Amino acid sequence: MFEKVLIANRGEIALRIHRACRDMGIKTVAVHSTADANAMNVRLADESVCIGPPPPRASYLNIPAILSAATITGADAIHPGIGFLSENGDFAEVVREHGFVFVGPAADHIRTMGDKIRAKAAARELGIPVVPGSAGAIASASEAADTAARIGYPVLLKAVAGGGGRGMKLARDDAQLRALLPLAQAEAAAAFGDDSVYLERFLDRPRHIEVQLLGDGNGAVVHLGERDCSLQRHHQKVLEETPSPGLDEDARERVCAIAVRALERLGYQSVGTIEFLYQDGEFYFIEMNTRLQVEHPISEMLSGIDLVREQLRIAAGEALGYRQSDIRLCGHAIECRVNAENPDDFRPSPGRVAEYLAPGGPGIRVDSALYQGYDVPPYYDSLVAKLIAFGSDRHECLMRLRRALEEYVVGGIDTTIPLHQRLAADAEFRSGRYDIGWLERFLAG
Ligand code: MV4
Repeated sequence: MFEKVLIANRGEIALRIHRACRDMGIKTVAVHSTADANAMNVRLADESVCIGPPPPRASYLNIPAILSAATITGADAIHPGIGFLSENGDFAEVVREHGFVFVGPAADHIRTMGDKIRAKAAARELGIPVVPGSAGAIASASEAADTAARIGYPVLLKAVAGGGGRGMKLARDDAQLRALLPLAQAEAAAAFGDDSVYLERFLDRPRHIEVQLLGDGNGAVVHLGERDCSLQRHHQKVLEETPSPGLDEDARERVCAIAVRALERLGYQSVGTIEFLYQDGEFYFIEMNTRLQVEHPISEMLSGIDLVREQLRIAAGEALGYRQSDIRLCGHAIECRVNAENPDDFRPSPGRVAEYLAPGGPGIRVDSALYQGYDVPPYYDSLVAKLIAFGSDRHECLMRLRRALEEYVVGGIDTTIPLHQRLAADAEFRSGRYDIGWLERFLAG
């Protein structure tokens, strides 16, 4: 096992990885920008290296600075965390070329799944159902019309180089499609430097269901169940839960089996998540994430498996050491993403945390690097805490979540805690009957 791991990230996920290392007796190196010099993960690390000024491109995306920090501290491995360089195949490759272990999948798997068209083609080959649509980028208006005639309206135009829903356009008939195609291509060129767009049948009220997977790279792959991430605003996840209140046991077994079989065929190593749209009993691949995800803790609560620990064990060449039949998924877990934002208009609210008291008690976990007196910097994404509640069933989980949200004190900055208090109290949310459009309707209400 590694002696020392460099954590190439910041905030709550850097602290989360530090904690797994500590529990395994692994020394940690924190890298930070000048804005994060007083961050909790930096204070707790065995060593820390300043890698640049606040802008990500000058610090957390600064590959030479990160490699230099690993060299001068004698790290054995580099954990990329989430975001930043965590899905950069070139980074994975150059880390390994410099003699460090990259805690993540093979560079080619990162690259394949990072390209929306290649990922969809790979999914199809691996036996994962995909949304009916064009095989690749649309070359002409007539090809678009022919494809739409084959799959049926309404159809969605999507930017090949896009992601997170940016650049999607909905066409309900031929006339709209012919009018929207050049617009979609122009927007894609402006936004992503690539005007390629592809076509898919539009699913009007799907749920977002994702499967947590773990592969040791020697053919062994297990799943830790599914997560429902349908509560999103502007393509940002707000709250996630497992198991999904929208799936029955048959659907759950089906989607997990599809995902496991696909990664077995791929010979996948490390943690990974396959994302699906789920509508009318059918699952459709949307993308695969070749990294740890923000919402991983709810899968840990049900399985008792520390996913970061497993990631490190696999990266060190250890076998999984257990089979699917050894894994028990019990109870229900919900994660609320707490952002440093105004809960009404979602404007960022960086600044000094004047008061801080995290909730506790039965079934509550808080993953956060906040502390009283900490200055939330304005340079990075606004996620500052994840409040996770666990219960033997969804009702107990919701009761505990409401209690914890009442207890949570963060003073001096705005947070989205009040939004979560409203959600946890809402009858329709508590009924579990929601799809990907529900939250925006709730907020507009
Ligand atoms: C879709 C869709 C409906 N039909 N594709 C949005 C981001 C990207 N991951 C895929 N997305 C969608 N693709 C078809 N054919 C609806 C969405 C979508 C969405 C998907 C998951 C979670 C939240 C969403 C919010 C808006 C749109």
